[in-house]
Amino acid sequence: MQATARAQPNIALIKYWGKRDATRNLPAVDSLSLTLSDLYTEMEVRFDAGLVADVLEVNGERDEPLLPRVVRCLDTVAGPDRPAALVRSTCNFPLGAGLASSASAFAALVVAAAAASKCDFDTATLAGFAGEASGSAARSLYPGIVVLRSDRERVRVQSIRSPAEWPLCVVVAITDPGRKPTASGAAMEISRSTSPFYGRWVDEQPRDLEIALAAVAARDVAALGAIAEHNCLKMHSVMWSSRPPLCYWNAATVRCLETVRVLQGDGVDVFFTIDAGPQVKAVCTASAVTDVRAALAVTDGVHEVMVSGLGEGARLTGGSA
Ligand code: 2P0
Repeated sequence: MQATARAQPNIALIKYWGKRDATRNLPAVDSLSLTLSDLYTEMEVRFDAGLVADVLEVNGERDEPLLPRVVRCLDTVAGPDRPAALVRSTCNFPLGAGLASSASAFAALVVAAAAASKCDFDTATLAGFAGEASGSAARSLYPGIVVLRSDRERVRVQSIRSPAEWPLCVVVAITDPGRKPTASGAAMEISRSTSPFYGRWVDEQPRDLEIALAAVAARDVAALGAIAEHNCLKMHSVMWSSRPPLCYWNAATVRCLETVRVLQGDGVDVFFTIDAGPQVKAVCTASAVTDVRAALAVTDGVHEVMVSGLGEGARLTGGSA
């Protein structure tokens, strides 16, 4: 009753920010994302009737704060009568820092938990389970460029381009590897209930998504970048206009945006996006990676630069009876 799965985080270009139904964790807006290849979470789930309670270890350390969400997710996948589980997660990038570590963690968790409990769910069902635990995690079940749509009942997720069909790259500039001050779920609720711009954000999302989908269909980096940057800055405007204000940026975040603008001025195919953290993700073509990485690495305040291509959805990497 043991299985291991691997999943990568995903980076949204059309963002999920706000919930339609907090109890079932259904997003208020549809989203578009890139599943990465080089950053990952590996998750081992071992059901063991000899254990008295579930145990969670993240990178070798007990993680009590995250345990209740993991327990709920295991109950959803394997049923509440399941044996207790030892869950061990390892991650090769900073946690809780706006790099979608919960997306890769819960995507890997549902795949490993289903295999360890011998439940044969399809990917759409597993994506639904992952999304209940973390809205963005549903997207990490799928490869390449991914669309998530939702209604009052469920999320529907699909991959619209494989990594091979449009091999974009993401250069991540880490400006602060520490944990974010406000978790995304709590912050979304603050925005929904206090930002004067929240309603407009939700209303404009279908149009932004349609423009992005047309840009993907045409493999048009400039058009995709224009709508992705606009959507990102709109989401951060909703955050900034919340009460209390939610500002995930630091001074180096802004300097990275200036670096991307200089690169664009030089004709480099690149655009930025920023999530609930101070890191800047520069999306570019494979031929632009060297220039983008070099420019961000020497930007004042950048601690580290990570580079990734696009990758597969969550998958099983090991298991035994
Ligand atoms: C996204 N983010 O689309 C957006 C952009 C952060 C900014 O999805 O409450 O951890 O667990 O459903 O998925 C991060 O939020 O939130 C997120 P919950 P999640 O990637």
